[in-house]
Amino acid sequence: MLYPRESQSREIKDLCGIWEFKVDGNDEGFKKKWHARGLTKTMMMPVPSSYNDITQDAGIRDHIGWVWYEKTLFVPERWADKRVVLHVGSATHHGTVFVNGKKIIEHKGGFLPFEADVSSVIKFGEENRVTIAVSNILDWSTHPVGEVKTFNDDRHPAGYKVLEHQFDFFNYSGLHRPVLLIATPKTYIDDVTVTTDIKGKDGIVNYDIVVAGGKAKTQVQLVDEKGKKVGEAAGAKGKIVVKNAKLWQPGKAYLYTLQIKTVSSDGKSCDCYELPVGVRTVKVTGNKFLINGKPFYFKGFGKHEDADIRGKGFDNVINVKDFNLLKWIGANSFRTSHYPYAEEILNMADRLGIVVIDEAPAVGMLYVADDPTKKVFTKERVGKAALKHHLEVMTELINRDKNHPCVVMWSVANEAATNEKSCKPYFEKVVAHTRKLDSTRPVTIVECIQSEDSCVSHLSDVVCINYYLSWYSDPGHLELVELQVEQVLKQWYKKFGKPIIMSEYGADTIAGMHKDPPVMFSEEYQCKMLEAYHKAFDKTSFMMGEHVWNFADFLTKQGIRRIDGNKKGVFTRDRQPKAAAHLLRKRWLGKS
Ligand code: GCB
Repeated sequence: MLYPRESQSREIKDLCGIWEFKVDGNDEGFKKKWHARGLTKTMMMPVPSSYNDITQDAGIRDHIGWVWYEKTLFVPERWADKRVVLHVGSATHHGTVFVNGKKIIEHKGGFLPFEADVSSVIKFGEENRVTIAVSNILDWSTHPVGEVKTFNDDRHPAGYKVLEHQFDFFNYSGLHRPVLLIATPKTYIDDVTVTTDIKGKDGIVNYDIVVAGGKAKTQVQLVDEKGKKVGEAAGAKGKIVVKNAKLWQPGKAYLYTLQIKTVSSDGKSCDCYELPVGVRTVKVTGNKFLINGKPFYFKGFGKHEDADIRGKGFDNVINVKDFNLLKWIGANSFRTSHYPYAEEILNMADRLGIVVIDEAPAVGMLYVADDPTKKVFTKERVGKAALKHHLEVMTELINRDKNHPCVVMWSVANEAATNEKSCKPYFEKVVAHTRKLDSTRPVTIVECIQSEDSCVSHLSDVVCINYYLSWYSDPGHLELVELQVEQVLKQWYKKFGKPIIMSEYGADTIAGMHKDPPVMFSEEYQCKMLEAYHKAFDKTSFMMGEHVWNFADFLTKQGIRRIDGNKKGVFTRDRQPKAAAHLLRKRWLGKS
């Protein structure tokens, strides 16, 4: 799917702002056709935002099920001869969209965009009504997976339910990303795929353009950052050779622009689209992760889309601040743990030369809450339905993110029960599907301590492992960390012979809590723990990266293990540095 961009031929109407909002507490909205006449008895809700922390009502914060959003808007008369598309950046986790009361699309999956042609239902030059029902229910066919548990005992009111899931981040819900109305010509550029290569000093840009809605002739030209033409070609598919190309490099991004123009065969309309292009290569050989043929060592974090009040709502203030903090601390990369982030974030990473491991929303396929001995990869749980949706999200993810130079690896899942033999055929299919869709990027499955007997890590190009030594195991025993990290690294390397990234390590830390000698939760403990990991990393030759968990403190579901969220952030939730931030800055930049 093309990132929504205006051009000579394309206009965008941004529908962000205050929407009408209503919680469907009795699950009656569809039955009573709330969409038919417009919502009544509504409250204000900002879009984009999670709805959970906006009101003073715990019932809304913790609601399980559908909520309804609505907005009225005028569509200009001059769009009457256009193709008009409604684009929803994300509806977490299911969205059903109506325009003027008519259902136009349903979408499953809370972290990827979807869109539909609404040209035939829109009233041009008049007022229109967009209604979006959003549900946050997770089950064994969704990603992430989850389960609604209904109580049937005398301690709970009849029908009382909770949503169980094996990931710790708060299940923020709602319209998290921009909703847009896009006008394009009727014959339009539907998709573009760009891959790049380097031959000597030259850059090779291969492109493949799909035109829909009619036949058209295609012309492309590539311009440099100053707007100077460096190559051109004709036809829907082709190759441009850039002499003495400036490469997209980590920390030193260079973006060309592919300017695409299609003229419909009757010559009456033309569509234009501009795609930023970074010329770079990615390859894993031996123990090395090569970007443009040079070894790259990942320094950075697992992150979250998370902030106070707005939850997972897209917010340029937070996003730009985060990139400034990544630069300040000397990080060169992050993982979109544990779901695809808004595409705007990847646009920023492309521009700044920050390297991204792009993760699917497949998280929580670990032990079952009420009984850790129960298996996860079974017919009743992660079976056919979960696999089908996993393949769908990989397709949607790669379709959306394939052209971003910042994306250097796909992570198909985080911490699944990969020690269960039955997960093997599952992941074989997911990894094969991913490689079929994109043969240019390596693939990984992120593993953890529970999956030391992984049946699938051989499928990964890079072994990513999450370990919380002296935290979830041997809590308080910092003296064991260096030794144990060395052991686990050697063990994974011996077993799979692949380069390793420590993709999560860290300690919950209450900002401002000091204890010397260090104790758990103090700033000193977080620092000493990181230092011990680093000593072990620096002794090995097959380590390819370190991603601390987490960039910033984030909200979790309530539970006895968390006080006001996960505090493993190196920055607080309002993005202030803890002592560990200074330690990492010293390690990564040599600056204090
Ligand atoms: C993990 C998970 C991450 C959690 C983290 C923790 O292994 O991948 O989502 O937040 O541990 O802090 O427990």
